[in-house]
Amino acid sequence: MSTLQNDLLLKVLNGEQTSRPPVWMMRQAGRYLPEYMKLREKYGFFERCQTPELACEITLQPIDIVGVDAAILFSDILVVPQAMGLEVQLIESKGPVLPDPIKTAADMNRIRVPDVNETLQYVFDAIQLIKKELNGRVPLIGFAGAPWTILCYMVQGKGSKTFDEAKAFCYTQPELAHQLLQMITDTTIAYLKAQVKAGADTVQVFDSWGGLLGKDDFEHISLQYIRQIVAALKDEVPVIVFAKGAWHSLESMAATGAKGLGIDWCIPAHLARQFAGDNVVLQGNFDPAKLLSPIPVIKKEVKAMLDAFGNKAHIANLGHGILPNVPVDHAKAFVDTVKEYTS
Ligand code: 1CP
Repeated sequence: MSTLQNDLLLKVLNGEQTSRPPVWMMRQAGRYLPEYMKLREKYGFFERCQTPELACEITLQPIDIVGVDAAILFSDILVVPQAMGLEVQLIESKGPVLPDPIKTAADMNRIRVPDVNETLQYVFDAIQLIKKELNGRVPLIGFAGAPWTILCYMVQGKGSKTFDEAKAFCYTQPELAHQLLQMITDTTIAYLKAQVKAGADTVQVFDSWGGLLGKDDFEHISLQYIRQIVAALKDEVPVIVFAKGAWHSLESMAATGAKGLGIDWCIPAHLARQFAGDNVVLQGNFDPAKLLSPIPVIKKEVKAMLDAFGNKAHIANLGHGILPNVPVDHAKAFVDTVKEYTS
């Protein structure tokens, strides 16, 4: 099927049994790598995203340095609101800031469903270059944010622990919220399809703030839009859905037709399996903060995680993004322990 030298990830997503689970780490290209920090001194964040040569170099860093079984495109979920017409800034030490967020019906006139080939071509150029430079070493994961998580930033205007203003927007102006969610969904479907056309082997939808919603709200505000995205993509590539904290909806997420579901460290493997059923791959779920432990502890804990999943339909990963203060040899210990594992 593929000409990849290492297709462990795709095999597992397609339901095949492999001798060990594939391993990659969410946010594996980033601030814990000194090589990334060097480029960060020279180029702005969106300059790094928009220059295919830089995005390619950063994407490949964790493949060469840490030895993961998959590459994930270096970009950000916030390039979508940017393409829709909102200004997005990345402020050092503060994170993303959208100075003119969406608050009212009038604000909706400032955004649109863009032609992704006009606004996000740089991403597709980066993917083509990455595929060429990877030369079949490992598969490439494309990604986008889930509509609810993107709405969080478009309305709140910045990161938040609660995203209370985004929630208030959904509760006080539901029609507007659903109009916005649908616009984000339509953009995301076109965006992910174009990522696949450019060469992405699989795509992951990040619903980082899905866990802020209760089960019913998650269905209406988040999952019904994720369902549209999975339906549009699933016949082209395997889709992985990671809705952090939304353990209560694993069963309905499995029913979308997603091949993989990301889980965080707050749900044990056996419960996640019980909720999700047997027809989906589970991805996770090492606590990223545990990578700050001494290396022997990391090795022991990673083995315990792998035993808990029993190398059955499992992709080894963290339960959320790697932290910037994790030493590189600790990240390597995580990856090496999976690679040495025999069930
Ligand atoms: O150099 C820097 O200081 C920028 C830090 C940074 C990086 C390295 C940001 C800003 N984005 C990224 C890259 C990124 N973002 C990737 C690259 C590929 C990889 O995984 O290696 C990916 C997949 C993302 C996705 C992303 N961006 C998410 C979803 C995943 C998650 O961690 O929950 C979210 C929520 C964002 C928003 C965002 N962008 C950047 C930051 C610091 C944040 C989080 C802000 C917040 O906590 O609200």
